[in-house]
Amino acid sequence: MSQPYDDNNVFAKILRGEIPSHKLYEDADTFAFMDVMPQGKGHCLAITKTPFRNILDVAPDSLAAVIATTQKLARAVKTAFDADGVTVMQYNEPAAGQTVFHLHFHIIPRFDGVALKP
Ligand code: DGP
Repeated sequence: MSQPYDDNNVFAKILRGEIPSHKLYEDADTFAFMDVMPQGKGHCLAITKTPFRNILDVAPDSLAAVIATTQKLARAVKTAFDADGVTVMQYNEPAAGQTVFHLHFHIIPRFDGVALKP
């Protein structure tokens, strides 16, 4: 199972309005904003409003909501950036590369022949 949720993470602070973000989309269950350390042009993030650490503890209805928002963002950034494709990524626990412990999906427009920044 996942570790307990700790609300002292940056995405919880963004949801509480304690730190700024470039908001792209919001509904009753989810929030989406630009990533401050983009791996490519248009890199953005979709998160649940309900606090979950990652995919290991998220409730199915919240997962469905954030996936639906991820799809909206994927379609929007593909159009906005005239991208050739879109990468969706999601990490769980430090061993897998997770650094912010509030469930999130990365959405990154992709261009033929252009690699992501590490
Ligand atoms: P992950 O490795 O999946 O936990 O990625 C966390 C992402 O969050 C990473 O791409 C950088 C981004 N990030 C970290 N701190 C902030 C912040 O304060 N604001 C925003 N918008 N993004 C952040």
